Amino acid sequence: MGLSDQEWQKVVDIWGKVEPDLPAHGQEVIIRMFQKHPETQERFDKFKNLKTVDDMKSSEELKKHGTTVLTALGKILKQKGNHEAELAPLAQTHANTHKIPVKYLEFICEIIVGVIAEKHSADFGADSQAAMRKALELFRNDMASKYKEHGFQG
Ligand code: MNR
Repeated sequence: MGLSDQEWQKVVDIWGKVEPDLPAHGQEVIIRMFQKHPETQERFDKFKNLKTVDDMKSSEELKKHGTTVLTALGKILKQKGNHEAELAPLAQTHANTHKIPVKYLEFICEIIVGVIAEKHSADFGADSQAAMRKALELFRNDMASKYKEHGFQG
C-alpha cells in the first residue's frame, strides 16, 4: 500500500527534526534494539563484546554505526517510495552478508518510531506516527521481496 502525498510530507517533515542529530538518535536506536532484543547484538561481531549499557554508550563505533543506519534510512525515506536504487545494495548486504531476518527489521523500525516519539513528541502526533509506520512498512516489504530474489527467506 502506497502513501498519499500528505503522508509522505509528514514522513519527510519529521525526518527533518531527526536529521540535525543523527548520532544521538542512532545510538539510542541501536542500544534499545540490543537491550530489547539481545539476539540482534549477536549479529554484530564488532559489538558482541559490549556487555553493559554503559559499555554501549561509551562506544564511538556504536554511535557511528547508528549514524550510518539512520543516514541510509533517511535517504530511502526521502525517495518517497521510489527507493529502488537505495534499497538494492542494502538488501544485497543484509540478505547475503549480514543475513538479517525481516523480523529484526521489524524490531528496529518499531524502535525508531519509539525513539522519535520520545524525542519529538510535540512534532510526532498520531497521524505523523501512522505515516511513518506506513513508510517503514513499505521499506520492509520491499526489503523482503529483494531478500527473496536473493534466495534469502528472511
Ligand atoms: C551494516 C543500514 C538494520 C545488521 C549496515 C550498513 C548500512 C546499514 C548502511 C553499512 C553498509 C552495508 O553493510 O550494507 C541498515 C538500515 C537498517 C538496518 C537502514 C534498517 C532500518 C539492521 C538490523 C541488523 C543489522 C536490524 C541486525 C539486527 C547489520 C550488520 C552490519 C550492518 C551486522 C555490518 C556491521 C559491520 O560494519 O560489521 Mn544494518 N546496515 N541496517 N542492520 N547492518
